Amino acid sequence: MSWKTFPKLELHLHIEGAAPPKFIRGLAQEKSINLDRVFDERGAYAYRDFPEFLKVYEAATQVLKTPRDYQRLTRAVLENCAENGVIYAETFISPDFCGGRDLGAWREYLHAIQEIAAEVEAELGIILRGIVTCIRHFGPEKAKETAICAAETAGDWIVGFGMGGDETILRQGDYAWAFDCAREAGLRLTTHAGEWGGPDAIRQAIDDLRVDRIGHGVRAIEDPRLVDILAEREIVLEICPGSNVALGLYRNFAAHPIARLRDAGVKVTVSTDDPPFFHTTMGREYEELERAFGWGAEDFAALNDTALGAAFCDPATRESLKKRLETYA
Ligand code: MCF
Ligand code: ZN
Repeated sequence: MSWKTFPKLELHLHIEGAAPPKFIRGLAQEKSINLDRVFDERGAYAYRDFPEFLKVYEAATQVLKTPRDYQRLTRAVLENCAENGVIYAETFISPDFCGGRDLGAWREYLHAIQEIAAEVEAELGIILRGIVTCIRHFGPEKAKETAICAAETAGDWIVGFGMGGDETILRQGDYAWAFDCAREAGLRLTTHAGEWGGPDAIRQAIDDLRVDRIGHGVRAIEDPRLVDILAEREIVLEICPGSNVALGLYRNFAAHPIARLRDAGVKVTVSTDDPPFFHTTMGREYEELERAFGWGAEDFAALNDTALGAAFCDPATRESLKKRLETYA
């Protein structure tokens, strides 16, 4: 069956990573920016492995230069999400890309993004919230500045703080100052860990950063004691199976540990990460999960329950989402 219209909550979505190649090519053309190494001959994002993926991501981002560019991006991203049944999305956005960690510029970008998000919410009913994200390979000092921007703009729309990027360098704990600063400002916390970094990175995220959720976290499966800790402490994993398969972490969906983690009592959710980079959509993720594990309406409703409980939004938004999910059931 097609799961495209089933209502979905998506907790792990990078805003630039959700940009359709056509959108990025269009902006590049308007601004006469050469993006030769970003696309392959078929027009898809071109990378062979994780380090190349990070480079291509950052190269493509060069075309996004103004708040207006981010408005157009936000609309394109939300329309794609809504078309796949997504009713609530949390997106990673970063002053590292929007204004270069200058607080005034960051506020302008945010204002612009929120304006369009409100417009699309009124048109299509999809709700968007932001998680300010520092980039790990930019280092702890830049992460501090990013956290200060996050703390200054924390509120009903900026609801969380997180970290993405190259997990193979430095320790999660090197970023503790940034996470403490965000926590003190009332933000909820998540970090990418246990994708390329292994189980150790997940332990560091829990112990040193004290996060509420973990981005990916799938390599916990290699450490049974850690699986128990995640289950006992109800730390939610933002799992992106299509991303993990596309980047070569697992051969295919059937080899992916999401079902084993869930069956071991870990709270799992499903997201697309950077959908056009990984040739996926939320609809496709659900279809692949159905094919690989026989998951159906009950399993997907359980994913929604977990995502609703783990969403960083305010209680009123959570309540309104709950009502919409009940209407569907
Ligand atoms: O989840 C994927 C793969 N693992 C790690 N990091 C990222 C992923 N997609 C984007 N990122 C990083 C990347 O460094 O997040 C940043 C990018 O620069 C954007 S966050 C607004
Ligand atoms: Zn990610």
